[in-house]
Amino acid sequence: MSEDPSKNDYSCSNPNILFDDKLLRSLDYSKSPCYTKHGLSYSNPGTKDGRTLTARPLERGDISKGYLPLLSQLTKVGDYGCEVFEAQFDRMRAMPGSHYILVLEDPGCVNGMKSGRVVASASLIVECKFVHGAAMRGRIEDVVVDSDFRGMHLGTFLLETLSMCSQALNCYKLTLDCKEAMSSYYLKVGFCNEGQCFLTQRFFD
Ligand code: 16G
Repeated sequence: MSEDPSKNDYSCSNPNILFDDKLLRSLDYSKSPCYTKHGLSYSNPGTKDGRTLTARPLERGDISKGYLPLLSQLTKVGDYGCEVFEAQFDRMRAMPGSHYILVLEDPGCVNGMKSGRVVASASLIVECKFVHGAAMRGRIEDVVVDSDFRGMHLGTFLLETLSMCSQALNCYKLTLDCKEAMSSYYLKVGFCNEGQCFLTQRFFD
């Protein structure tokens, strides 16, 4: 039997925050290539034009910080507003332990006013299994970095951070599916091809 998952309770009492950032604060980056090669860690996930980005869990207010336009750089998002976003946010919060959406915020200024913008994001989804000693399994989803912020190793930082989270959450494995053109990137950041197939039934676009 794997460790009791209930000991890893990262649900957040603040209804505006998806999960407790103590999970992120507990990570040890000392052996992580994003830190050893690029100096990136939770406290310094990247710097642009002298501004240090902030790594944090997704928040209810992120719809007004460009989270959906960011996701639209990955795939179709659809036309919906705050109400739908917040209902989905609440649905995720109502399943504690399952959704860990990590974002990077640029604290940039627009017309001299401080105005944060979400510039990168990746999600870790955790499933309970009856196999592997009733272990957990992690999936990486929706990895996206704003086109103005590419080439800064932010995607690698997000993936390594969520990989460490998945280990802290007792996942026995972590998987992702991606477009063929992206597979060489994921192979470079710690994923391997075990010969599994990823197949789809698509019900609407
Ligand atoms: C990529 C994403 C997946 C996302 C999908 C969207 C990663 C690792 N993979 O495969 O999470 O949901 O694209 O494409 O980020 P779709 O709109 O065709 O489902």
